[in-house]
Amino acid sequence: MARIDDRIRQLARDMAETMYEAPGIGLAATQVDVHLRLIVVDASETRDQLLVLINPEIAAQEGSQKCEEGCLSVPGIYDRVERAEHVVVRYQDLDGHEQTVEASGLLAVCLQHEIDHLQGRVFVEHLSQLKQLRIRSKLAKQARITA
Ligand code: K2U
Ligand code: ZN
Repeated sequence: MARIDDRIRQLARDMAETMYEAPGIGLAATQVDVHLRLIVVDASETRDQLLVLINPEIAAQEGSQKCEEGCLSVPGIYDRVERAEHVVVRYQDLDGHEQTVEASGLLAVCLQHEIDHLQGRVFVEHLSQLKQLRIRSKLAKQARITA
């Protein structure tokens, strides 16, 4: 059971604000250099269904779908990634209660993308070696120009 204090609540608020401003549909604490198992997600059209997930774990997954993904941590890189179509995620909410969320489609993609971040993985690792090589050289080139 995570000890959820005001610091965690404030972090969740800040991350949600960052996510909405990006704009994005998800954000993991690791992306803001806070190494806690905390993600915020809102894949709703109306942008008013925020989910804060503490210690999220994928309890079940089914099917597969390919979705074009980008990532705030690797700007300018987009590619199609294959992920489960449907996931069941268990987590603790900000009140420390165990919750379960079932998701399909974009929300399922987003949850998998954010939970990957907590394990220090970014979506490019799901791509082929050749694509990863091209991405590394593209990022190196970008770095050279800005340096
Ligand atoms: O974790 C992040 O980098 C935030 C991503 C999460 C994400 C990427 C691809 C697919 C689903 C979630 C940002 O939200 S990328 C911006 C975005 C906006 C709308 C739809 C998909 C991605
Ligand atoms: Zn990302």
